[in-house]
Amino acid sequence: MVESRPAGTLITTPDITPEELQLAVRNHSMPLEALRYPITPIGLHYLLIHFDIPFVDVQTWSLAVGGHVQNTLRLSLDEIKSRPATTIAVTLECAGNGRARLSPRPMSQPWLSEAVGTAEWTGTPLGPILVDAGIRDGAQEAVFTGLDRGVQGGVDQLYERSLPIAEAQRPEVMLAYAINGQPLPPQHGFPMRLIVPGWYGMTHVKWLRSITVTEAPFSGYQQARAYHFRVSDAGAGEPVTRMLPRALMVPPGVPDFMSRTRIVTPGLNVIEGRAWSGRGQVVRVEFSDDGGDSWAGVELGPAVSTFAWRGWKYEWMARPGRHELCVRAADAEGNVQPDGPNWNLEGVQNNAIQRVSVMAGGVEEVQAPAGP
Ligand SMILES: Nc1nc2c(c(=O)[nH]1)N[C@H]1C(S)=C(S)[C@@H](COP(=O)(O)O)O[C@H]1N2
Ligand SMILES: [Mo]
Repeated sequence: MVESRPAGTLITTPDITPEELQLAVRNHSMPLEALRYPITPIGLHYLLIHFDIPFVDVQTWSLAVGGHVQNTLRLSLDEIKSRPATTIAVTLECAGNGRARLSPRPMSQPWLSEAVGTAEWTGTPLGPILVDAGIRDGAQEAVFTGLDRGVQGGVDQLYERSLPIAEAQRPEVMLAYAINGQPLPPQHGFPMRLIVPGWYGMTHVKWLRSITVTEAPFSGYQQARAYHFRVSDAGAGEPVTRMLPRALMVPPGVPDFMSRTRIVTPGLNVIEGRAWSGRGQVVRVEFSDDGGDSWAGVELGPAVSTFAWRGWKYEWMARPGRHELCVRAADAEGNVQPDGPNWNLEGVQNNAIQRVSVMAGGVEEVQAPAGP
């Protein structure tokens, strides 16, 4: 073992470990006030990088398409850019979002609830490239391999994930080379990444170097071992695929520096936020100011795109004192958010409702700040 506390270990202390802190400072979340933007500005979008950000020389970079196909392809960035282009606003969320709220806590990137962002991705649809390569009979999956290498679960690997062929051929699946109108920055996958709208983040392989069509299900680490919802070591568990619904609010008022308690003025406060699901449209968002004892429907705004979050707002009359604000979403498929953590060994798919502690008036009652 190369680590003192390997990924997957369960931690019972509420304290963050140095290993988790190292991951947390490398991989930042989206500050929740950025929920105000329909399209997340590039530097505010969350980031998740398992290993190191690879250094890519675009002059020598190319994408290989091979495996169970008639014609092996090797495409330069210019060749990919000369193909038909499409731009889609896509909400991306890490499957581990909410992990740090589990107890015991699975040792991995310690997200609270903010591992999300919505970007306008530009690229070329993947389907026609697979058609050009000529998928042969008996093909089952397409494996997407990144340039980044590291060790996880004792396995030396390049980051790679697969999709069933039919899923890879969906019209919205693309090879993206731009985000919000800019070339991909190194941290988001320069020069090219996969975008699979609706799926949790791990599917959207960055720094793509090859696509391999296979006749058998891919058994690589990130596919067969990681990203499964399981509560015990017996059995592989359910693979993580599309995003479950989640609603988040912009924390109202202003924060107390250390406790992060929100301080609002008693009276009318307009609470706003965003909600999304990768399994169907968000059809309902509800708000509570009493920790989830009673709920009220909120006003829904239009979705930014078929594959992106929708805005919502609620006019809240704040009575003086402490409140626990909550929000929850439901989608067209009938998926809802649970009241409490959805505990599992890897800490994936924890879409428990958001809870925000608020003080209306009475700033002196908030814990005294310790200073920076
Ligand atoms: N090659 C590669 N692709 C990757 C990853 C990675 O570590 N290596 N992380 C995945 C995970 S777990 C997530 S949540 C998303 C994050 O994408 P972003 O950093 O652009 O927001 O990238 C995915 N693609
Ligand atoms: Mo992720």
